Parts: sequence; C-alpha cells; structure tokens
Amino acid sequence: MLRAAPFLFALLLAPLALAAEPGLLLTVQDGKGAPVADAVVSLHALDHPAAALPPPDAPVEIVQRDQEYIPYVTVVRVGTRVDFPNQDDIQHHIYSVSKAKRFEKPLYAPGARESVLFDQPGVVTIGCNIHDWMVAYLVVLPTPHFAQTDAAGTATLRAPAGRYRLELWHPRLAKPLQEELALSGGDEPRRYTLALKPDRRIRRAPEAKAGGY
Ligand SMILES: [Cu+2]
Repeated sequence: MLRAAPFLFALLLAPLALAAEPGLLLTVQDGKGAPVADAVVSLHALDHPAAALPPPDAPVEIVQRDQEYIPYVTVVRVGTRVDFPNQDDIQHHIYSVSKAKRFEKPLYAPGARESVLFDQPGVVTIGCNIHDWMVAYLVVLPTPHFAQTDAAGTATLRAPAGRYRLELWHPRLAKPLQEELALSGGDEPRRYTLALKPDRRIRRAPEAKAGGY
C-alpha cells in the first residue's frame, strides 16, 4: 500500500500539471522606451490561500568573481539558503544592513563558500566592505509566483486563476509599484513604463584587477 502511494499521488497531480495556468506576458521599459532588465514582478494571492513555498530545485548562488557580485539581482522564496562562493583569489567582506537580513562575513577567503538562510521577506542589499562598488540585490518573497525581466525587458509569470496584488520592484525604482488584478484564462500582455532613478552604481576602477587586497 505504502509503495503505491507515490504513484497514485503522481496520477492525481498529472491533470493539474497539464492544464496551463493563466499568465502575464510582461514587458517593462523606462521613460525613453528602453527595455528594463532585472525588474522583479510578483503575485500575492488576495482571494485564495497563498501557495505553499516548496524549497528551490537547485542551489541558489551569488558568486564573487572579478570583484563583482554575479548576478546583480536574484529572487528567492522566503526560507531559501543562498551560497556565496568566492571565486576570486583575494578576500572579500560580504555584509548586509537590510532589515530583512543583517549579516556579515568578514575576511571571506578565496575559495570560501558559506551560505545564508533568508527567512524574512524583503529586499536585501549586499555589499563588500573592501570593494565599495560591489553590490547585489536579493529579493526575498513570500510567494512562489514571481518572474524577473531579461535583457529585452520581458518575462512570463504564471499563477492559478484568482485575484492578486501585483508588485513590481527594480533597484532604481523609488518605491515598488503595486496594483490589483485578476487572472482568469489565457495569456494577457501587460506593459509597464517605469520612471527610474539614474544608475548610481560605482564603476570598478580599471586597475582594480591588478591591485587586490
Ligand atoms: Cu570585495
């Protein structure tokens, strides 16, 4: 009996997996019509219980390489562990003072690979105390329904039919955009035009690679 249970469970789930969920076909652009990458769009259920938050399928990494964090923006569900491998041959000093997660990894040696558990929703800004220009954003969400725009400013976001609060976040947006919407059948194109602040990222000094600490 027990051995048959997983098989029966899979049979019950199969029809659900085949039925396509309604989707938002998102395009995000700035005031000049240029595509906006790294916008994070999420859906928060309003009229039905929020979906469970299963752990991610693969380890999530924010790598330190060539004195930069890669990727610049990462999105995870609440309860996800993120690895921070140092692939440089110099030390870093990872830290965050964000409300959603304060942490510090001083003297972070070449080859080190520690992980941090992100158990509160919010945006975590990660810096390096040695290299001021190093910055990464980790968006920790209490929903499994999210998407991140690509270089073309596009993303597809699917979720079960129902009413949602949509949130759109971007590092250069003064405050996240919010609106309510209903998902029913089919795919719906949606375009957002954002008034973005200037990109204040400090560019790495050209000689930084030769220097090191
Ligand atoms: Cu560093």
